[in-house]
Amino acid sequence: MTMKLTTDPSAATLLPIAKKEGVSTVWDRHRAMQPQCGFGQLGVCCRICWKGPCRIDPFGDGPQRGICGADADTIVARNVIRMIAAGAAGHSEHGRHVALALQGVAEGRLPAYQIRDEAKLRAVAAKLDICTEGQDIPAIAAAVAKATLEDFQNQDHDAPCNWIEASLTKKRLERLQALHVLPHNIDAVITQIMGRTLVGCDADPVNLILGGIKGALADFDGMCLATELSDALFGTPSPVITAANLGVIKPDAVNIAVHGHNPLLSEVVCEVAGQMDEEARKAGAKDGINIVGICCTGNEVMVRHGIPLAANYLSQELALITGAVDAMVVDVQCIMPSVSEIGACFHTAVITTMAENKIPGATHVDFKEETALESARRIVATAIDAYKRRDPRRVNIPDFKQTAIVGFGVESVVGALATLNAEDPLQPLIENIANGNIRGIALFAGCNSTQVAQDSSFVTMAKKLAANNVLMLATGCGAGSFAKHGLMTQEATLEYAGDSLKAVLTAIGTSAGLNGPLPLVLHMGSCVDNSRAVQVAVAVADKLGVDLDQLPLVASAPEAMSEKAVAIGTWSVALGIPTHLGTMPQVTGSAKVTELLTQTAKDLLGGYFLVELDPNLAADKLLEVIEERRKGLGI
Ligand code: XCC
Repeated sequence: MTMKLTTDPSAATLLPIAKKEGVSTVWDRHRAMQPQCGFGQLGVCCRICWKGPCRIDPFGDGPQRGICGADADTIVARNVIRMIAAGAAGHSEHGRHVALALQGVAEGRLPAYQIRDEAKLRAVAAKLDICTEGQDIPAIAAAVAKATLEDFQNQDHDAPCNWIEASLTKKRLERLQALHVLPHNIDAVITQIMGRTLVGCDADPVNLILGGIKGALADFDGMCLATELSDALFGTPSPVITAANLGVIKPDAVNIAVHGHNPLLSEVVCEVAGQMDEEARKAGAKDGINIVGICCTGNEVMVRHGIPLAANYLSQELALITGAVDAMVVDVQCIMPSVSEIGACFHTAVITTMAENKIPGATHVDFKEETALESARRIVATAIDAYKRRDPRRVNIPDFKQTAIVGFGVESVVGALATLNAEDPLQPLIENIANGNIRGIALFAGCNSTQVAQDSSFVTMAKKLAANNVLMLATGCGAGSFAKHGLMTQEATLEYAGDSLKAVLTAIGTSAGLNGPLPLVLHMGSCVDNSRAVQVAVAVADKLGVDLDQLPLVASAPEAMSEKAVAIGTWSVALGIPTHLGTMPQVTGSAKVTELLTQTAKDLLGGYFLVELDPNLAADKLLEVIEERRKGLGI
């Protein structure tokens, strides 16, 4: 039974305990929800006004138009682009927080933060075409923050956002400009989507989807700036050995799980935890304070500091069922509201921190960058207090954890390649792609979903692509899956990589001082860090003088579920990348929208969605796409 729900081995220990304790989990609620609404699954349910809800009969027997006259194509297109707007809002709001923090640091207003990576800040300034000559670090930070915040303020429709302009190939920018889908202002584009999808507004599915693509590109812009400015503030990831899965929770420590997405809080919690370690020991925790990560906050601190990852999305509740998490500190996104109730069944303090993200039953500690240290101290003190109430008889920490070598940002990938060719670091990668040792590159991203046995599609696809010599990058909960299942190890490379891929990964890893191959899948970070993978691709495309849609590059979200994944997938397509979805997107009620996203997009953008629920077949299809792209390049 358990294995149908999840392939995470720690669930086998914890789900029976959840049952015994009377705790319902995401899988119980999924079962209780069956059968799920077919209209919703097809995307043909419209709740945009109060004359509704309306739904279109997919079999053609009942109504083919809503009460206002909107047909299935209009309804589906409106629904999907509202999802994109929500995803873009989430990522770019995260980015805005980071940009404002950078501005605060530049102005000396935020004692909890500093520029940890000055070289990265300078590189970002250069990328944005900001002159830094004779400028000190605060001045550069101020100029970078200003240029970034313009992406939320610019009112000139013809001037694309600064970050997107600095982040794509020239050819791609021209192509997107010709389609009028380059965003000029993240906030404005999101607002436009909400406005044009009101009752009685845009009804043309093509026009709506183009508006959605613009929104998705605004999402990309927000992700680029979130990643790069976080690196400047908190450090650029470099390879670090850590561990993943619930076995990283320690029985004799005050365990604090940091969960959500935004590193502004978790970075300070990590720092303060170090300072308060002694207090935890005094409270009886002989191993002091142990920070573990969940979801993308987990990925952020994992790739930067080697903090172990306890769980990806679907196992967040299981972390609490171990009975050994003393505080779960959450910021924004992907936090199941159920965690406060489960926390209350145990002794766990579930702490919300963002004014706009509260959960009934949770403790709220308001987090502001200005007073970050005080909030973090309060959070850590709350965890130590909770630890004192922990019932050791209810502690069940599964004995599962896997080593994970993580932290492959652009700089570390290029750095590793530079050990083979210092003058032209990309050359060894390009050579190996050209000679076929590496057939292509696949970026795995996105969530877990109860529609799929947790992690199974990620793992199945990765093993098949590896055997066929595809180099793999991962972010988000996909990266969490691979880390938990041991695919971010050197052993996995030796076991699963095809011969030529193995040889390349070994050559790079050995020359970079890793004493063996690079891990089978390279962990690039959180979901906003998908922008890192694009940066690598853009560098390769620029060097070859081609555009992104010519590269043997594919993306896959085999277990996608969030609206953010809809936004990411759509910009991936807009950048020219064939993008696989392993869960059914809620658009199939419109043949027109489905065709636009899976076929027309190919002509317009070079990228397109490819939906395949069977992970084995999906891997085969991506291999075919890679071979088709290679043929196009004549390699
Ligand atoms: Fe959320 Fe980023 Fe999805 Fe995971 S991958 S379930 S969006 S945490 Ni972003």
